Amino acid sequence: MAKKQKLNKSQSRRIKHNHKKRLNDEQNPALGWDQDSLGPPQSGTVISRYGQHADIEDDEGNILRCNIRRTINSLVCGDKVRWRRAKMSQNELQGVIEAVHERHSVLTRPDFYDGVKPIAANIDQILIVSSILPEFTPNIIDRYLIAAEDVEIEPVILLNKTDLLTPELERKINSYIKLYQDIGYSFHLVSNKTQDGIEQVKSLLSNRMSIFVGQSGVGKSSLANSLLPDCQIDTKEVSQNSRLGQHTTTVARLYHFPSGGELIDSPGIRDFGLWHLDVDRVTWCFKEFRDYQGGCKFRDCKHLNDPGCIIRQAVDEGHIDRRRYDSYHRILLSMEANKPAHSR
Ligand SMILES: Nc1nc2c(ncn2[C@@H]2O[C@H](COP(=O)(O)OP(=O)(O)OP(=O)(O)O)[C@@H](O)[C@H]2O)c(=O)[nH]1
Ligand SMILES: [Mg+2]
Ligand SMILES: [Zn+2]
Repeated sequence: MAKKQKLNKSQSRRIKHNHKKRLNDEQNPALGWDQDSLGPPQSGTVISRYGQHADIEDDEGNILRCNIRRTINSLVCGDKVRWRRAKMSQNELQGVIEAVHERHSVLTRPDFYDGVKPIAANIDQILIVSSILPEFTPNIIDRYLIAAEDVEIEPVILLNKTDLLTPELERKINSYIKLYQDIGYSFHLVSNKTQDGIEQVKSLLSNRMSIFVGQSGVGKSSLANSLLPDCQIDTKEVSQNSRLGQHTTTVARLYHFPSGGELIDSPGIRDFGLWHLDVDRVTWCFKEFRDYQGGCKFRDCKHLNDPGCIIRQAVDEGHIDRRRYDSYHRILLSMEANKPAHSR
């Protein structure tokens, strides 16, 4: 039997707060604006989503907080919507989002409890931000590359904090730059601290919708602050104790470049799960494995010591880098180990 747990102060405060909020919502007339109290339908873009509300931008560039109709089951940063302005705002709410337009792309991540969840919509490219501190981790870059390949949005790798490079690390990183470039990915070095490489990143972002993804503390928001004029997103020092970031950014938010293009800064994700993908899809998402896929002797080849495995052979012959091959197997193992019970 489960042991009865005493709630601590902040837990009971939160429960009380949520209960009060639910009551408020039920009584809040803003949720029940009738047709006459709303203006004509307009188009807009979702800047940020907060539970039942979202900040949207209208065609004149004004940002308004709106309620989301309960019939809308998915709404994320970057979505194009149809909304109506209330003639009289209620509390902080200024209108209602009524419908979401079809997305041309959507970045997703699996949620341990809720299945696959969208993170952002209508993105043209994903900037995978990695850094020297907390740690340079190619295996995590590979996980984000899989996510990008799976949703078929072009990924670009950025390595931030190059001011912290040591000669030894530089050698290691150079060999990884070559590895990723040989596969066909673009890889950029940048230091937000010294501003080295910032101009190149700026030119990568012009006239398209991009998103920064990557672990907490790699410097996504710091870079966004340098790239966007008049932008003051909160940033925080990486905890020296755990060397893990503190999750400073909590919701994804969209920003504009005056010269054209948008950037979404997203919260760091500690463990970017890939449970929703089957093994064949993961294999396909390793771009350089694709040409060999389906060519092994056995249909259920695990690409380990199986006889007639042409992926393994390509590794042995130097056509596929062994580091990516090892990373592939490490990812498959971790997917099996961390799968939520319901998706096994
Ligand atoms: N040395 C060095 N530190 C940097 C650089 N860029 C960012 N930082 C520091 O890294 C820390 C984390 O930066 P953030 O921008 O908050 O990181 P983030 O990726 O947005 O983190 P989350 O919002 O938690 O996902 C801050 O203390 C920054 O000052 C850099 O180029 N060099
Ligand atoms: Mg941040
Ligand atoms: Zn094989």
